[in-house]
Amino acid sequence: MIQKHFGRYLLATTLSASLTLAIATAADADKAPLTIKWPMPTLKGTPDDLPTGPNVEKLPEKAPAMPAISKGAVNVAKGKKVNASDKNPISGSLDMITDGLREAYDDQVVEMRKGTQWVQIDLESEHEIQVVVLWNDHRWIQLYRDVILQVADDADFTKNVRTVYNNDTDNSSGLGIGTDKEYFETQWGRVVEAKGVKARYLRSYSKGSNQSALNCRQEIEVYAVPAK
Ligand SMILES: [Ca+2]
Ligand SMILES: [Ca+2]
Repeated sequence: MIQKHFGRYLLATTLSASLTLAIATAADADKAPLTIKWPMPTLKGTPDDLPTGPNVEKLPEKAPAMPAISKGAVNVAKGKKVNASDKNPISGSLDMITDGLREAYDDQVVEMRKGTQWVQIDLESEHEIQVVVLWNDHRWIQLYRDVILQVADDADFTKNVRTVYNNDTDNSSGLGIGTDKEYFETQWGRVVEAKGVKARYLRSYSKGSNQSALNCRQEIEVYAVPAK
C-alpha cells in the first residue's frame, strides 16, 4: 500500500517537474537577448585620474552582457513626452531625452542645472518594463552621482513608487540609501533590468558628476510590453 502511494507520488512529482520545465522552456522561447545599436565611443579618450572607490565599477572594456527580453518588447519611450525638474534647460530641450539620438556630441545633450534633478517619461499607459537603458552624458568618461530610477502610477510620483536603480549610497538626494554601483559613462550607458515592473511613469534622477555640477542627459530607452 505504501509502495503504491509512493509510486503515485513519484509519478505526480515527475509529471509536475516536466510540466514546470515545459513552461520554462516555452517562456524562454519567447525571449531573446536585447540588442542595441550602440553609439560610437567618445573621441576625448580616457582621463588618467579616473575616480575610484568601494562602490565604483571598473571602466568596462566591452559591451555588457544583455538581458533577455520578450520578443514583443520594444523601446516604448521613443518619442514620448518628457517632463523634468528643470523646465528650462541651459541647453537642449527635454524632447531630446527620447529622440533616439545618443552620440557623444554636444548637440545631443540636454544640460540642466546643478543639484539633484530629474527627467520623467510618460509611457501613456501601464507597461511591463523589462529593461531600461540610460545614457546620462558619455561625451566624457565620468561618474554620474545619485543615479536613481523610479517608476510610479502617477505623474507626481505619489502612487505606488518603486525604485529600480539607486546608487546614492549616502542618501544625499533623499530618496533612500542606494545599494547599486556607480559606473563610468561610456557608449554602453547603463543597462538596468527592471524585472517586469508595471508602471506608466518613469523618473530618472542625477546629481552632477565627478567632472561637472550640471546634469547633462542624452537618452532613456524603456524596453517594455503593454501591461496585461
Ligand atoms: Ca537623445
Ligand atoms: Ca550621493
